[in-house]
Amino acid sequence: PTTTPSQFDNPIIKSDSKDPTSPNGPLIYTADPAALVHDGTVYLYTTHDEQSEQGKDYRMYDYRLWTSTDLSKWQNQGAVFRSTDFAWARGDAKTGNAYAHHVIARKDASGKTKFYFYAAVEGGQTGGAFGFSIGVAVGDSPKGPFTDPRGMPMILLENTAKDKQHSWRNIDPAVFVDDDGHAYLYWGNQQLWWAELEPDLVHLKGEKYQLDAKGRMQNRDSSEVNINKVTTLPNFEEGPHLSKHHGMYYLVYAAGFPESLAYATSDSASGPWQYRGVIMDPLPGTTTIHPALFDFNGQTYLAYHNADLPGGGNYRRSVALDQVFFNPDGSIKPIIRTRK
Ligand code: FUB
Repeated sequence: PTTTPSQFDNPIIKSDSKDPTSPNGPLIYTADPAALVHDGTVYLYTTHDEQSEQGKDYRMYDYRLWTSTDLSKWQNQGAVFRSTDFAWARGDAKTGNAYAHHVIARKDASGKTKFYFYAAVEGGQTGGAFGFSIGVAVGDSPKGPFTDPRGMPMILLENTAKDKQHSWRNIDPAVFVDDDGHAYLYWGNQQLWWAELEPDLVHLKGEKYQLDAKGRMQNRDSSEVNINKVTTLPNFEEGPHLSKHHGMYYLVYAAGFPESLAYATSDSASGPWQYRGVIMDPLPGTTTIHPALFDFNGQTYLAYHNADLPGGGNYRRSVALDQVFFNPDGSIKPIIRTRK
């Protein structure tokens, strides 16, 4: 028997109060959920939308943490990381571009569990390039503090002519550690990038690979490789998330714009990927969706964001949860959005 709900009072995070599920506290808008299950607790890290109701772009400064042991009651753990915690964040990032992030736990060589906070913020580039870079910060607790061991981004824009325009290429990091200990970083906007990580989880190992919306895989100097080995990731937009369920690798991602939620499966973290379809249509009031799948108490859940709080919209989003159900062939049933 499950001890966790199949139906949720979405959006689950409503107020910046001691009880964040209460609609009576000061409303808080959250987005881009990343769930870490550690020692029986779900650590739900979100971005934080601070835009006014009339605002026309994101205003995001800090990353919030919400914890639960039953997915019903949640504790507000406050802000655990800020874009300004990266010393290399650009001046204007300090006024609000703390984009999506991902957090994982792993034991280091001495057997101590460390927590790795990957996030995209503006800054860190060399030459004339500008836009987002991906950094990592490490902590001894899932509640932080997290500090940047490198003092520079892991993924920064290269100084190519193309990158002399503002670029969103390096956003939406997602890390997956496989059963054999190999770790991979996925990221991107309109093109999915991925690379293996060194065992320290803060440096790339070898080549970066790219899979564009038509599913072509390229190496970094843009010559196509392995074209016959990959299937397409139709309409890949952003928000890749990799997880493993019942022995199968799942890559869920935001597809098209406004975004729906699509996914592909593979028998390896490095692909090739088989496209399996759309499991959630675009949502009212928000063009983005940002998925994360996670297992808890023997069930699989989808975290994503909608715009369902009063005053909600593209830049004032809200994190929601729903249960994921699989067919015997591993395909995911269309997600039924719930609200009690
Ligand atoms: O929250 C800012 C950006 O919007 C994220 O990085 C994307 O995934 C989209 O949700």
